[in-house]
Amino acid sequence: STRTAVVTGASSGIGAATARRLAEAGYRVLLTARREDRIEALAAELTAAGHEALAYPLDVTDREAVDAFAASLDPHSPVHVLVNNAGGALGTDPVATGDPADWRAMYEVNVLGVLHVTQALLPALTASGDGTVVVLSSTAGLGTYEGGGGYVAAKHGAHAIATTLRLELCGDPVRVIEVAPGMVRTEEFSLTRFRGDEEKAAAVYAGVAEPLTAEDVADTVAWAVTRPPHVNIDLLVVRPRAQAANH
Ligand code: NJP
Repeated sequence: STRTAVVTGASSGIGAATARRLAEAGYRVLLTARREDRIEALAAELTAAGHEALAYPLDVTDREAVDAFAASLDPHSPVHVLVNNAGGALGTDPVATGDPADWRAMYEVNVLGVLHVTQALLPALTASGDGTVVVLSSTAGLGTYEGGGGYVAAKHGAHAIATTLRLELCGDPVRVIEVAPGMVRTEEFSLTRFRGDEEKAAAVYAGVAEPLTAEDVADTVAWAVTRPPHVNIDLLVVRPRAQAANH
């Protein structure tokens, strides 16, 4: 029978690439993000290629909307995979001068967003008898870098959710996989972080000879979730060869 995967932040970058990979692996994919036009277009593209894909507009920071999404799912078709990918970074200021509003926004999406969707879908994941929760954290969630500020703090939070949830669900039919990428070239992420300053973004990306692509990370996620049910891949760190390990 068809297995279902929910991907948050499926409108661009790693989320869109992961949705493609999971569709190719035979999953029915539910694409969620705020930009409805993007997820509708991706759903249409995947459907035209013979896959099963549906778009559902969703802001993961909106608890009520997340609960409504979970309630909209067919109770007879469980969810096998949840990829908590929605997230991002804002600003490059040092801790000394970082804007608390940025820190709050990053906490909302990278920590509370993961919490909301995971809590709302845990019953459907458990009902599958073999569920997988993926948390897209970051090397920023395991170590740190100057100017990482609120992003480092938030991704450490996402890492904490993954490790604690894995411990709490040990023996239950839901496993927890954390994927921590290093530098990935995804335009939206770069430009959000640098507030649209393309020169600043280009300067940071120039520091690493060949950043990962969204597909590199999607391959990592797809490999981990397609391991046999008795195997738990706890944590995969995937970095460009040219990026120094900082944790
Ligand atoms: O970035 P981007 P990535 N509710 O900007 C969505 C982590 N990461 O693919 O809502 C729902 O292309 C947004 O959708 P939309 C990173 O922290 C990256 O690189 O339509 N969705 C979009 O689809 C993040 O967790 C790098 O605007 C929300 C997606 O999130 C994940 O990888 C390195 C949302 C962001 O896609 C994907 O980022 C690393 C909300 N409130 C970890 N807010 C890297 N690129 O270098 C945002 O270690 N989204």
